[in-house]
Amino acid sequence: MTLIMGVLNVTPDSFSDGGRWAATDAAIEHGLLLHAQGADLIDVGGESTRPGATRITPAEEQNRVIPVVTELARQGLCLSIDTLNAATARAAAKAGASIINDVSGGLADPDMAAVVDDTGLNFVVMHWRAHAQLMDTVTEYDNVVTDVMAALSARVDVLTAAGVARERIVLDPGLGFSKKAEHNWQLINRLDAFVALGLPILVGASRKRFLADVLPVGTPVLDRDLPTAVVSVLAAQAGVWAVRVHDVAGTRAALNVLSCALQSTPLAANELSGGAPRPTQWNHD
Ligand code: PMM
Repeated sequence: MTLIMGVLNVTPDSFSDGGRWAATDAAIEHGLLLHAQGADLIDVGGESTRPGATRITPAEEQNRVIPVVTELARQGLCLSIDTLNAATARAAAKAGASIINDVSGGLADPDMAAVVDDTGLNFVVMHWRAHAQLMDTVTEYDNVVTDVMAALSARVDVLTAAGVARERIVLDPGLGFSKKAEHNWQLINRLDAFVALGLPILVGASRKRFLADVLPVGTPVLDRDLPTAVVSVLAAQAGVWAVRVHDVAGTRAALNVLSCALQSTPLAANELSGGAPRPTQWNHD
């Protein structure tokens, strides 16, 4: 069954929830709530990666996230650290995180592969082309599905050559990162091809801009949770390992629908035959 990674942004400026959990106590409380709502993992991030966001120092990032990771780990939660910085990944590993979620897949910080290797943590390698200030300037693809798969496979080759164990790598197509809306939909349509690469796949669609395509103009960002949950069901049907979402309760309900439907007893084949119209009989021409 697909796991749920709950988003815990300890940032003043993330695009959908910036500022809401910026204080340590509020962040810890929200992490516990996400866990109670059914999150299997909590992804703690201290630096916004939204398009146009400005970077902060690793020291500032660690001030935000390490107390939160420490306390949630003490309470037994399974945590990932969402960071581009090797130093923050190392500090979070020491504080009890089990997964390093690097949206650059190790490209932003040359020390990241060594930290993954040293700590023995699992490593999420997301498809990434540029930092937040520039990501929307590099959105050209010949074929977004095969281009992203090739880029991720190349990262796996580089990382394994640098000593990272292949079994520790999770791949993520990076929805919304250097992607136009249609690219995100094309990737969602072919998540099965990513699953076929043979490594666990993580998908992060939650509340992203492209979801505005399916909603009336001017719909608030928080109202993107319903289309997010539908994408999570599609991703689960394609066999992904985990979905990264803000709305854990809604996602849990949506994935429960899928597991109930999959567990229900199918009709026997002979119950479907005999007298049922063939599809061609429904044509009127
Ligand atoms: N998206 C965001 C941040 N971190 N990590 C992974 N692995 N995949 C994603 O799609 C991803 C991520 C941006 O979303 P946020 O600002 O709401 O956290």
